[in-house]
Order: sequence, then structure tokens, then C-alpha cells
Amino acid sequence: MKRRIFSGIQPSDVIHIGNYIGAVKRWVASQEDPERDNIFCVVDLHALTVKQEPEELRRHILELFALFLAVGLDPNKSTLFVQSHVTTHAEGGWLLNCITPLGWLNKMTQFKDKSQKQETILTGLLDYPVLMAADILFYDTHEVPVGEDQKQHVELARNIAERFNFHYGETFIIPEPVIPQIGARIMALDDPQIKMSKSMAANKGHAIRVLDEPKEIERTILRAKTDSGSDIRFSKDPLKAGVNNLLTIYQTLTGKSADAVEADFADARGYGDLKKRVAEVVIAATDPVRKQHHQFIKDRGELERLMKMGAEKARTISEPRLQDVKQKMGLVL
Ligand code: AQP
Repeated sequence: MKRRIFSGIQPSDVIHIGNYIGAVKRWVASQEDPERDNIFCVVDLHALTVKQEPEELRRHILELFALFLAVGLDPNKSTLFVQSHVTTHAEGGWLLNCITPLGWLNKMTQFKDKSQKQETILTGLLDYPVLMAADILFYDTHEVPVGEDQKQHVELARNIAERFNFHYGETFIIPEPVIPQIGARIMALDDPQIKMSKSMAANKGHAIRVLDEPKEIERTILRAKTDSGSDIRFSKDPLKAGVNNLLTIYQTLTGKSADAVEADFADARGYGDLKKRVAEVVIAATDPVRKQHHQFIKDRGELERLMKMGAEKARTISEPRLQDVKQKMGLVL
């Protein structure tokens, strides 16, 4: 039996190089593995957990779906869809809410971080890991490729699955988070102590968006915060976090070993050289994506057709498990 892979991205902004390295780039590789059945989702219901401008959200959903295609995800090989097009997620999320202790949600570190930035904390922000558990569990998922920040949420999904199975009998597969060894946490370019994040990408210098023009990418990287030294080596020293982050970006995009990366910079004359070469590598990786995206986003009719096709496939996979869960919980079908 093939292993089922499920992962998603919020259309809360254009994805940044952290989302690309930590998630999307790995999805494309996973798609080519004949032992895997891949499902990738634009998790638009998650984006609603913080205030969104409706027209902007709609644009971001379309842009993100087009970006899936632009990076090379193929709707004939993978299931690509928009979360709100398949009602299993909202319905299943509610059913799982009714077996999830509130105390589990209060422990989520992402909620603690994100809620501090909100004037009004919406219930959905606290509850969104349960919706994420529904995304994963109703598809009988084995593996969830994510960045480091989402590990705790996948662990919550495992706990929910175990609790359900205990109370209602063997139902859900217990999913595994799959975190990359390198690039699981790309840091902000203006502050390498914090994670690069879509919701902060509007701050100048924070992130490289995958659709940024080459000039903009170069400018952002040249301004990236480093330290006062000149040593170009991987390091766990917090003072060298900026250089370490640039080297990690370079390493994940070139696929080289750490030693080979350091050897590449043996002749570099300071951080200026490092930044220039990192910018070249980032531009080489993102430029074809940006160009492809430009083509895909123009054809709204085709995007809608592919979204519908993906939603139908997703419904076929998740609907039987939803019915099974409803039946086990005592609802009349
Ligand atoms: N900085 C990062 N480095 C590596 N991977 C990352 N991911 C996110 N940030 C980094 C991974 O990208 C996938 C999609 O993330 P998401 O859209 O579900 O939201 P997120 O994790 O909350 O990402 P952001 O960019 O910080 O978005 P906002 O600001 O909107 O919340 C996930 O696999 C995530 O691990």
C-alpha cells in the first residue's frame, strides 16, 4: 500500500523562501516517489483565524493554487485542492473538537505567539490545530511533511487520533510529522533570532517572497542582518545566526553538503560576497517559478477547473472516513 502524504499552506500572504524550503520544495520531490500518494492543500480556513481583507484573501488563494502548479506540482500526480471546497474539514474539525480537551489547545506555543500579536483573539486561532488534525486524519494520512514550527500541531493530531481510537475503536491512522534535517526553520533576514513568517513578510527586509523580482531579492539579501565578523561557517552561536541562516538557505537550494558549502565560500571576501552568492542561488531557484506563475495566474478558468478536479478527488478520499466517524460517534446517517 502507498503511504499517504498530506500537507498544506495558508494563503495568508505570498509564500516566502522558508515555506518553499521547509515545505513546497519537498512536496515536489515527494510527488515523484511512486510509493507515495500525495495530497497538498491551500488551507484557506486556517487563514481566517486572523483578520483578513476578503478581496486580498481571495487573491492569495488563487495565487497560492497557481503557485502549486508553478513549482511543478502536477494535478494528475498529486491531489491539489482548496480546503474550503471540501466540507469534510469543517465538519470533521467540529467532530474532533468534541473529543479534544481544551487544556491541550492552551499548550500550543504557536497560539501563545500569534495571540500576542492580535488586538482581538478569535476563537478560531485557538481552535485551528483541531481543524489541522481533521485535515490530516480524515485522509488516513501516514506522513505530514512540515517545518519545525508545525511539529507540535502534528503531535496534537496524533493525540487526538489516539484518544478517538481509544473511545470509539481503531479508526484513525496515527500520522508522523516529517521534519527536514536542514531548512526546517528558516529565520527572518532582518532578525535571525525569529522565524521567517508570512504574517511579517510585509515588513521590509523580513522575508524573500517566492514571487519577488530578482532585484528585490538581491536587495533584501544584501541587507540581511549578520554580525561584525567575517567567518563564513555553519555555527550554532546565536551571534552567528544570520550567517548560519544564509548558509542554510544556500545549502538547501544547492543540495550540497555542509563541507561543500563552506568550501564554496573559502575564497569569499567577507559577508558581501556571501550575500551576493546566496542571492544568485535564490534567484536561480525562484525565477522559473515566478515566470511559470505569471502564466498560470492569467487563466482563472483553468485554475477553477483544476481546483474543482482536486476537490472532487479529495472528497472521494475523505468522505468515507467522515461517515465512519459520524456513525461511531452516534449520529444517524
Ligand atoms: N521559516 C520557516 N522555515 C521553514 N519552514 C517553514 N514553514 C513556515 N515557516 C517556515 C512551513 O511552511 C508550511 C506552511 O506554513 P503555514 O502556511 O501553515 O503557516 P505557518 O507555519 O504559520 O507559516 P508562516 O509563514 O509563519 O505563516 P503565518 O505567518 O501566516 O502563520 C508549514 O509546513 C510550515 O512548517
